[in-house]
Amino acid sequence: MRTLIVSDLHLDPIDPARYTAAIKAIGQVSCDQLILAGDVFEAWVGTDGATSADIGFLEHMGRLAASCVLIPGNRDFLLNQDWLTQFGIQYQTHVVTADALVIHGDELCTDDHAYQTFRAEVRSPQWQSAFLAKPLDERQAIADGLRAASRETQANRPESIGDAVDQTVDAVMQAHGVDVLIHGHTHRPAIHPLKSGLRAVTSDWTDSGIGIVLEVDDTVRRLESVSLGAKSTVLQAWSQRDGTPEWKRNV
Ligand SMILES: [Mn+2]
Repeated sequence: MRTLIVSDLHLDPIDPARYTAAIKAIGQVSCDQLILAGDVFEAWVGTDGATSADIGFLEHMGRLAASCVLIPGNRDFLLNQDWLTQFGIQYQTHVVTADALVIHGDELCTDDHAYQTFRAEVRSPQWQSAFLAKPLDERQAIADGLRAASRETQANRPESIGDAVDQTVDAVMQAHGVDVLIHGHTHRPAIHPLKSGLRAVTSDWTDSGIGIVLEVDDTVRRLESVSLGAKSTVLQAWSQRDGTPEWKRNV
């Protein structure tokens, strides 16, 4: 079983070449399961705002692997299962597979108190139904305003505020009973060895990006970071053999 995880493509209709580059890059890696781990789209204000490029991208993703899951990010949490079904894509807040948890990752940035308060508000059904009841142009204007405010906040704060918090990582992994955590959002791609496992982080995208491949068979679990672009290259690989609890770096 081979799972490819990518995130943070931040696809935006103003840049159509990014859609085709991403389709090509992601299509190069064969997998049984594709997980789009959030912020696939730069902004999502409702399905009535979907462009033909958005729809074409989702159609391609739904066909690439036997199963395709989309995990909502902070930009595109308003996607929904009813609408994604037409592409053969499942909408799930998180995925647990082979003792690995896949999430978007914004929930790990618990030092960012202002963001966590905002997140709790916009994820409530009340906020969402009030927002979706507004006309499309008004929703787009609100989303533009939120993005401008977020850019300004990020430019004026220490780097560490936007990163995953170690204690939160431990707590989330324990709560799900996993020894591998895979996430995006922070735009800090790496595979970090932990006391009791691994934390693998996907990158954001330009014309290329860094994804994570999790491969599991009867005796080996293998985690790779893979550069996805005009061609794909393995950057790091960690594996764990049956009977040995620790992960070993192979590349
Ligand atoms: Mn994000």
